[in-house]
Amino acid sequence: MKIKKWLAVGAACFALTTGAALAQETREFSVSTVLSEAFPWGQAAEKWAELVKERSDGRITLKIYPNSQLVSGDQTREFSAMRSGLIDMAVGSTINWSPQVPEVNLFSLPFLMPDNAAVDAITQGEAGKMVFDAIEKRGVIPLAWGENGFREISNSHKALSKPEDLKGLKIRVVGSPLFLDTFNALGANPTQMSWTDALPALTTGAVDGQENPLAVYDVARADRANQKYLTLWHYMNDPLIFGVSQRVWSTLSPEDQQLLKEAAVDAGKWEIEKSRADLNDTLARIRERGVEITELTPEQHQAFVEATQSVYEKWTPRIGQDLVDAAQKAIANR
Ligand code: X2X
Repeated sequence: MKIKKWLAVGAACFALTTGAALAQETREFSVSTVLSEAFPWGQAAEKWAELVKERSDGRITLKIYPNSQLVSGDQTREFSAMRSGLIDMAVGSTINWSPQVPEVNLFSLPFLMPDNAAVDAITQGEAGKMVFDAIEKRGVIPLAWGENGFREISNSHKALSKPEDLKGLKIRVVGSPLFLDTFNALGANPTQMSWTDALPALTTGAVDGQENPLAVYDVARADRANQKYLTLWHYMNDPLIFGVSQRVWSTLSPEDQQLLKEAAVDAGKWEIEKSRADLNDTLARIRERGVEITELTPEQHQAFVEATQSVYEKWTPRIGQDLVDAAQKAIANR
C-alpha cells in the first residue's frame, strides 16, 4: 500500500516536472516555403513566425527557409520531406503537395472556382475539412489556409483569348501531372519544371509562357522575362496550407499546439486579406510596364471551360467524387 502511494507521488512529480520542462523548453523549427518574403506567400510564413515568437515570449522560433532550399529547389518533394521529418513545417501550395495528396488536386481543376467567394466556400466548409483530413492521413497536420491566388497565363508571343491561341506554345507548368492534362487539352506544349528553373527558361526563351498569380508575376518581374502578354482567365487558385510534420506535432504540448494553430489561422487570414486587397494596384503596376492585358468575354471564357472538360473526367475519380461534389455544392450555394 505504502509503496503504491510512493509510486503514485513519484509519478505525479515526474509528470509535473516534465510538464514544466515542456512548457519552458526553447525550441526552433524549420519552415519551408517556395517563395520568399518579397511575395505574399513568404510574408504569410513571416507573419506566422512573428506571431508565434510574440505569443510564446520568444520560446518558440520558426526559422523560415524560402526558395524550396530544404528540398534543393524541388518544390514537389516538400510534402514528403515534411512527412519524413526532414522539414518540420511548411507554408505550402496545394499544387506542390498534390503529387502526394491526390485530394488537393481539387484546387487545380480548371475553372472550378470562379471567384474568391468560391475559394472560401471550399476552404471554410465541408470540402475544406475533407481536404484537411486527407492531408492529416498522410502524416502532416494542416493548421490553416493562406492563398497564392488566382493563376493567370502569360507568354512572349501573342495575346491569348481562345484555346486555339495556345496551340504549340511551350508553357512551363509545375511538376504536378494534372497540369500536363490541362495544357495538353488546350493544345499547348506543357513542360514541367520547378520555379527555380522557370525564370531562367523564360528569359532565354527556352519556354514561351507560364501561369502564376499576379503578385508572383509582378514581384518576379516576369515582364523582363519576355512575358509581354497576360490573359486574366482565373483558371485556378492555389491556396496555401500551413502544415506541421506529424512527427514534430506529437512532441508538442497541447498548449503549444494550440498556440501554433491560432497563429497560423491569424497569419493566413492576414495574408489572404492583404493579397486580395493589393490585387488592383498590382495589376495597375503590370499595365504600366507595357504588358498587354487580355480579359475574356463570358463567351471566350466558356470556350476554355469546354476545352478542358476532359480533365474533370480523368481527375474526379482520383480526387474523389464525394469531394468534388462537396466542392461544387459549396460553390453553387456561396
Ligand atoms: O512554381 C510556381 O509556379 C509557384 C511558385 O506558384 C508554386 O510554387 C505553385
